[in-house]
Amino acid sequence: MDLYFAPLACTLATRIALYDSGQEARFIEVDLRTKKVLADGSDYFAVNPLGQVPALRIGSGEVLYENGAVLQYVADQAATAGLAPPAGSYERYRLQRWLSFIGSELQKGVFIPLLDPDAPEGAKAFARAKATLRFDYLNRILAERDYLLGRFTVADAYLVTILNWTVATEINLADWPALKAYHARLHQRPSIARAFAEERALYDAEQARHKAA
Ligand SMILES: N[C@@H](CCC(=O)N[C@@H](CS)C(=O)NCC(=O)O)C(=O)O
Repeated sequence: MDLYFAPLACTLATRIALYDSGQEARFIEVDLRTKKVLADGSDYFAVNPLGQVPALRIGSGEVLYENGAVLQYVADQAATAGLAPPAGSYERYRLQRWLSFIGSELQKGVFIPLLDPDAPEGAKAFARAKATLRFDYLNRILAERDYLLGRFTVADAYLVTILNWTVATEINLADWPALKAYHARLHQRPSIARAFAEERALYDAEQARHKAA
């Protein structure tokens, strides 16, 4: 598998899933500003016509997009690791429900307007207003259980990745103690600690490159 990623972007979730389930992959870094593959300067639009990561090239040569699909694919390649409940089970639909919630309600609905320097203030205010209800809800859920589905799954890999972004926004996790404790606890997990440390170094290198450009 080839994972096209950007440092500390939503693709960190897939790196976590790969490490957690002990799977090998090639990690191909994309510069999202230039939409070029970093290693060879090739046009990333040729991989994903939307220019977004993740893209996952699988053995057949097919390329899969969208976090929810990519994460489930990776989980299913190492089913015994238990990162996704069995296909067709009710639990699997609960997983899909969380992946949709994180991708739409949090990533797109809250964080993109807050993080995008081009988003107008009205969009940011709208996103901030949406954040409270969603974070209150997650805080209630995670006060009662350690993981979204009761045990670690790709939904947690995705949620911890998105919560990392709060440091670059005015959202303060301290306002939601159970969510803050969940985030800190997940960062102790070896797959997450390793993936985060590696991508943090890549992120710093990317920032230095952008500054020098
Ligand atoms: N709906 C997509 C969204 C992916 C997405 O927004 N990726 C971000 C990085 S976290 C990206 O590539 N942003 C650059 C862009 O949208 O041009 C998914 O769930 O995979």
